[in-house]
Amino acid sequence: MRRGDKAQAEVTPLSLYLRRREFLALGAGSMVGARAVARVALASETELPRLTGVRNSPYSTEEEPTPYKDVTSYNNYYEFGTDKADPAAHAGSFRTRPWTVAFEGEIAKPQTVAIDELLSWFTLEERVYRMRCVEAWSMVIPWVGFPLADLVKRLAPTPKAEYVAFTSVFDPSQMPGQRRGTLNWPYVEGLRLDEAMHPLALLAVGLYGRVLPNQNGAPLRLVVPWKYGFKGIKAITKVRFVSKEPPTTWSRMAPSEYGFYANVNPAVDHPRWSQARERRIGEFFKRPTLPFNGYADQVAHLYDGMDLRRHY
Ligand SMILES: Nc1nc2c(c(=O)[nH]1)N[C@H]1C(S)=C(S)[C@@H](COP(=O)(O)O)O[C@H]1N2
Ligand SMILES: [Mo]
Repeated sequence: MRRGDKAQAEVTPLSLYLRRREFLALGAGSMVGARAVARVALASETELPRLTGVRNSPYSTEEEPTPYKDVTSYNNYYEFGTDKADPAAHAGSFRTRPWTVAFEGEIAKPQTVAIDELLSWFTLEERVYRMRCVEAWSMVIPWVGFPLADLVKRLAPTPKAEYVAFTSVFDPSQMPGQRRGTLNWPYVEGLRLDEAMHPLALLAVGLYGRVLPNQNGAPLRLVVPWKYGFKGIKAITKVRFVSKEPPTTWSRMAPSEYGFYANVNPAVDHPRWSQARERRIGEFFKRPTLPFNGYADQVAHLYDGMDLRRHY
């Protein structure tokens, strides 16, 4: 990210968000303070509705979140183009209602559920997670969502279920990238069932306390903070429980470059670049990348006995 952005970041909704939280925590504060906050809020409030009933999660990092502006304007979402500015530029009018999610395969009761009904099943949490893209940049994002494990438990997998396969929406009329053969459409991803059951795996419906912007994967996307960003499949319409490792878009595209696991691993380079360090968006100097993106204490046990150079 450009160095000069730091000063600008000070006036983005990030600082606003944190200040407002501080303000609420302090009680009312002085009237002068209240009026100042309200004025800034009017100047830079986004249009997206605020999510209510969101509880805080003990899984959040204390690191400073990346400014809202960066989180929502620097994305990979090839359905809207391959440039990182494309999703914010072209996803604005994408329709996220009506929307259904189909739950299929090895579960007690396969069913198709409207997104708002699905949301009524869970209490939303805010989870501030470090996110690491395979392209060696990273962000800290205050997601709002519910644990994937809660959904899996509710769907009651059969003993044959060993993997969970996710599918993004296929709608070339709304997604210009799908009219080109950039990737094999629709985008697909997968997790092993025990990965999907891990408490850090999240299904996100919002960020920064608001409804998820389209470019970030509205209305429903996966967040797996110990894996590279491409595992975080957006605009999910299908979740299928299967007995065999499902295909994933990037490993199908370039099997020598992208594996099924995609765990963040500074010791295993991408064939074309190093994974040892990363640029946190908004910072100038690179920082070292941590095994499992810093979540090793929580997740490393999932891979005991596996050769992580082979299973990248
Ligand atoms: N459907 C879909 N999901 C996707 C992608 C995509 O092209 N299509 N790109 C992935 C990649 S490579 C990254 S880094 C993240 C980036 O979005 P985020 O900043 O909102 O997490 O989305 C992931 N999910
Ligand atoms: Mo990525």
